[in-house]
Amino acid sequence: MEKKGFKAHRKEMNRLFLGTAFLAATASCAPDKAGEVPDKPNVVIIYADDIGYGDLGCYGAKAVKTPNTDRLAHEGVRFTNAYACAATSTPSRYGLLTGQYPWRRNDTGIARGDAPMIIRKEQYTAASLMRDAGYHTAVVGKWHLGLGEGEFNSQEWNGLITPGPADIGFTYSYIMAATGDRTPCVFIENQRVVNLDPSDPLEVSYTTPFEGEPLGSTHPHLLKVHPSHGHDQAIVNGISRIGYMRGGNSARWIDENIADSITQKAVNFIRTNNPATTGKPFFLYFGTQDIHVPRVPHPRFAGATGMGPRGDAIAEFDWSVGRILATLDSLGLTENTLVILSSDNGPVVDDGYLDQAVELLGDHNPSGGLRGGKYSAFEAGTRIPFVVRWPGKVKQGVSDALVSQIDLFATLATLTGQQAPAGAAPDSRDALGTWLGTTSQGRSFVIGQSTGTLTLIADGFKFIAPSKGAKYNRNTCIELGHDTLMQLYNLREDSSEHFNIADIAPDKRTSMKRMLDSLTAIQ
Ligand code: NG6
Ligand code: CA
Repeated sequence: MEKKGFKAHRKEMNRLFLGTAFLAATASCAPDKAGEVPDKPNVVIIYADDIGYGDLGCYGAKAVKTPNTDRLAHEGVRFTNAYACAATSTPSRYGLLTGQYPWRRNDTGIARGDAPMIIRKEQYTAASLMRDAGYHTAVVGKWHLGLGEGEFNSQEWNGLITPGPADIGFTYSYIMAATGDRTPCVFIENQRVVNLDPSDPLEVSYTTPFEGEPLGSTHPHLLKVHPSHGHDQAIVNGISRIGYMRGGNSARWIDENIADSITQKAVNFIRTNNPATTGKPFFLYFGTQDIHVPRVPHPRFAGATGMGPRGDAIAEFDWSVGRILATLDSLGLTENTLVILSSDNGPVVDDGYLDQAVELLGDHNPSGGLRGGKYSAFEAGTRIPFVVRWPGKVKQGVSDALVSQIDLFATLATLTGQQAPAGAAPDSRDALGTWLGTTSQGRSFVIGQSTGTLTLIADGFKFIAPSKGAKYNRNTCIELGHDTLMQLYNLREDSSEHFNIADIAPDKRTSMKRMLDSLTAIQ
């Protein structure tokens, strides 16, 4: 009986995925009928860094208050089965913006600060789509998708850094090249380093230290935040980083002010692109540095949570959310703005600095009880908070529909009535109804990616493909979910993935494996 059920299910899955794959290959982004496209709303994506499934009040956190995020969730749809494309930043962001699974390419892993642009300038992204739909488009905050082209570290750090965000759809950009813990520690506005003094040029290297420059490894007495693992190279603002840099002193960021700086730029973008004056809607992709390491929130958040800098960074993140929402409110734009809030991957407590995150965690559970964390094939790696608000258009509440960030592109295409060029966003499917909560029907499957393998979720089951990757990372204390054996979990009965049923449900295991194999074989 059960066996037959699985077979019938496989048949249905094949029908479903072949059907949708065909649609995606032809005209996945077209709205059903002309005239059904709503007026184009502004779109704001607030993309947190490393905020886990259990880190926000609206997802059950008690030790940190996140009133602004909670308000957004209350006024919108809060998803309980939403997934990032990968368990780390670069591949997640690649999938989000391109609608192509990051594992289809071999160069989408965590990017160095001097990596060439990973999204090629010829690629048509969600931002290109919005630009062509008549939007003013911007990226503000964390980028982590590389800049320039060709070799590593061939960027013109002291001139125009090209190609860059403008080549892939963002008409305005104010970004951090990579992460808070990677050089170069400077802001880059419209592809030029901000506040650079030509007499003190900026140099970057990921291979060779600059002579005479103090490093975390050689000058630990200069540090105000010490590394726990890695992060012992260039010292900027008393914090040692990954990568080396020299010069560019006037341009260096102060970590305590990053949230203020990028939030202000995001607010300014909204103000200067108010459709009431420009006649055009806007699309803002706002990637926060919070709550990635180094966690150095502004002193006004110190002690906000009793959890140390990690908790305080969540409070700072929520403050940024509040500033964006208040700006929309004050300009009368709330009603006509679709806001999406999510995170690029799951949580990590010790990600390389001695910031007391482990010691002060208390009862707070960053993963909300899910197994694993950032980097992991287990659920906490990619299941993330996901909230969509568009007043009057969403069906407020909680949705347990299966959703994936890979669908951003096709969903925006439907929203704006844009037809994407052939070949763009091959893995993205329209999910507008689901994201607005007007249908409880979600995706039939979600593919995830850890640092070592792929996962497939379908019909409440999770398959983790075998891999030789480490099972556990001793530095981060995260179970990575890798195993040389196949793993199968029944997420409905066992959401914390403790019972590998691969051996007792061989048909299901085989059908899930086949499904993942066929999905990954489709180019
Ligand atoms: C890891 C870093 C970690 C973080 C991560 C990327 C070490 C020891 N660890 O390699 O601190 O930077 O990369 O995080 O260097 S992500 O959220 O941007 O993917
Ligand atoms: Ca991240």
